[in-house]
Amino acid sequence: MVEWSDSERSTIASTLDLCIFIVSYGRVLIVYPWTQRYFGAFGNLSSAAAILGNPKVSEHGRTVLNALDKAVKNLDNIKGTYSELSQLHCDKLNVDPDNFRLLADCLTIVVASAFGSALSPAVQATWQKFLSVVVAALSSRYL
Ligand code: HNI
Repeated sequence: MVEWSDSERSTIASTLDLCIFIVSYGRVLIVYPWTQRYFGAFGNLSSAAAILGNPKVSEHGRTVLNALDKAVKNLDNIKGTYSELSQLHCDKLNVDPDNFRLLADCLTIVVASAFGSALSPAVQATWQKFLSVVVAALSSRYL
């Protein structure tokens, strides 16, 4: 059972608020191009500019960030909150769970560039703790 202090809870919520306005999903598709294989129905992903300008990519980024918001609101039961989502990514979408970690790293990079020096080591540690639990929860139904 993961413990969350009050300051960790508010740190995660405010970090995510900022994140919601930023498209992070595009970054994973550019930096790790093999992840594009899951998004054949998204249209033109042929260059970094095409990916960042693709409305389906930004819409999907928003979907993922909304799902992260659910995790923020259920910090004490992220595993349960993501149970069905984990099953969906495993059985229907056939997403290799290693990609969750890649996306989590891109999210951290986006947050770091937006926060600048406000991303203290303590805030970064809390944020990465949160993402580790999210990645573990999304991977939990793969066994
Ligand atoms: Ni993911 C659909 C949440 C990482 C590939 N994904 C969703 C949906 C949610 C979601 C919510 C919509 C489900 C529905 O329609 O019921 N995805 C998340 C979260 C993370 C994540 C919270 C990690 C933080 N997904 C990933 C990664 C990949 C991925 C890393 C592949 C690289 N997801 C998909 C695909 C779909 C999807 C593919 C279906 C997209 C579509 O609209 O066709």
